[in-house]
Amino acid sequence: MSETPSRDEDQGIRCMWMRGGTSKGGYFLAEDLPQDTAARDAFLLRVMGSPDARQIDGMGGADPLTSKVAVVRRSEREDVDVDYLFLQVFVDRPIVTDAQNCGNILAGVGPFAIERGLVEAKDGTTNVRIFMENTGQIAVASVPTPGGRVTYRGEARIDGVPGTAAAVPIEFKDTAGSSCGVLLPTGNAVDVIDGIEVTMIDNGMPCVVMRASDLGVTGYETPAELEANAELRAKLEAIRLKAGPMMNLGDVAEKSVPKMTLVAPAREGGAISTRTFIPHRCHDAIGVLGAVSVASACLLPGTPAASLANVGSGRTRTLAIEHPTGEMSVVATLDEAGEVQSAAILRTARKLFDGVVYG
Ligand code: NQM
Repeated sequence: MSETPSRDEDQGIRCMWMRGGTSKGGYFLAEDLPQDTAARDAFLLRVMGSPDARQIDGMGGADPLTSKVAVVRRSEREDVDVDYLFLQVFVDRPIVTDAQNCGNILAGVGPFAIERGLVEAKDGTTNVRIFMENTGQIAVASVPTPGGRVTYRGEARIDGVPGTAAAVPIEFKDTAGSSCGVLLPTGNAVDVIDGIEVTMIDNGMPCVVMRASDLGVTGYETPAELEANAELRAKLEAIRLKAGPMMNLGDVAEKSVPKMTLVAPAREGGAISTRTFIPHRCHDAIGVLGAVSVASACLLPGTPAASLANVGSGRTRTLAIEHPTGEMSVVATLDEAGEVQSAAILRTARKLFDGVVYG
């Protein structure tokens, strides 16, 4: 028998299910989950219904983008409101990993923290400073709180999500080297792996950025077409397994990083067009920090991305990163050396249910 009812899996654990950006998952208070990591992960696998391609016996949506978890706690750090640990629950393998961050699920963390009473809401907008435990960096989310209560209703539209919702702008600072230690872990803007020119970059998310045409595709295919291309997938996985150790990520066979992004010239007036494997399924859109990393690659002279991108000029650049269901605009502020100093994006989130989930 466990000490408190909230830790007894038969009685369930308090949880809020939310859409964060173009992802969806369970949001938990850290204190409500089993404190032992193995017990926590076993519980989360049961909650999602993993491993099973359909996740039929759980809450997961049979897609990596809907099999995600946020663990949130009040922060003891100076100048920070809450700590957020992101966990990716694999769909078809018994793996729960904290080896990546998630900027989409992040969009729900501010509203969740306010709803659970970890942060006091102001009348108007409440800024929530979030320490991202996976990478040790800070994001500031501006949550609309008219009358001191979170609202999810509003007029903001993000591609990949039908309808409109309240805008949650998020600003990232100092995301370079989040998981790899430095922006360019090999020290080079361009390396060649298996004969393909790649940029291995980490400005919040470790990504390998390549020209789609170098891999024999246009880069405008649908995710389903790309996933059906077994030869392409095999080439990408071979490159990824070699890139992992070069990016200071070690053996990445069982990790969800690095992400593999194919780039092509923009077709909708944006900065560049992308198709991203995360890393085995092709994303219907693109991850938030993935987009920040790809935008940063576009701004590095000499890279495959820069050779195809429209990056504009000035200290503040808005780069629309096109993806299969629209675009994600990254507003990048550059320092005097032309390096990305901070990046901001617009997300929305929605509370779907608040209750008790059973593992
Ligand atoms: O890159 C998918 C997503 C993500 C991660 C993935 C993300 C990010 O779209 O910050 O948001 O790349 O696994 O939620």
